[in-house]
Amino acid sequence: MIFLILILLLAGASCKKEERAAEVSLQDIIGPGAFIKDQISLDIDEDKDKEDIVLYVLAGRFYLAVVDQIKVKSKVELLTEQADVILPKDFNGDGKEFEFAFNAFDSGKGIYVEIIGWNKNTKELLRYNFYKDEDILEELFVSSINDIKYENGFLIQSYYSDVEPIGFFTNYYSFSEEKQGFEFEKSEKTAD
Ligand SMILES: [Ca+2]
Ligand SMILES: [Ca+2]
Repeated sequence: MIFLILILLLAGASCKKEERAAEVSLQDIIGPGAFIKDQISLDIDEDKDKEDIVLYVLAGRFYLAVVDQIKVKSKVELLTEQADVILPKDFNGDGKEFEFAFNAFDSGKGIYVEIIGWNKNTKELLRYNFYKDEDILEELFVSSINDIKYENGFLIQSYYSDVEPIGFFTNYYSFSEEKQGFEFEKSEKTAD
């Protein structure tokens, strides 16, 4: 009898969830006029229920949002003007693929890449800053989106600079939980 009640309860709970999902679409939640470019399912707040991670354009601006069953839980306006896909990666070395990189814009030295992460304390998306000493680096993070990886405790970024100093460089950053960003560690010239 208890089993039967449990089964009925479980069936009821899953029906309710499907109903809610069917009557409120992602488009309804994001809002009219938004053009959804990509979406993935990910349990980003680690409560055993998956959220929708949504990349969308509204009035010419790009956004990345975390959406649960009924509402936008967090969103961040992106710098990018050309993103098409969401590719979750582990860029901070915690073993969880909860970071998202986008080509932001062309700079004089290459492509500026932004990394959006998830702050598990505030439960919000944020754009990670890059720090050198206490200053926020604006120029150094220049790379192709494919030339960023996390390895051996560092976020490693390779790029070619055609302005002085000219050559191929590799930069190393460590993730700071406290700053919720990356701290510059060192730069190595790998080729002329
Ligand atoms: Ca969740
Ligand atoms: Ca991670």
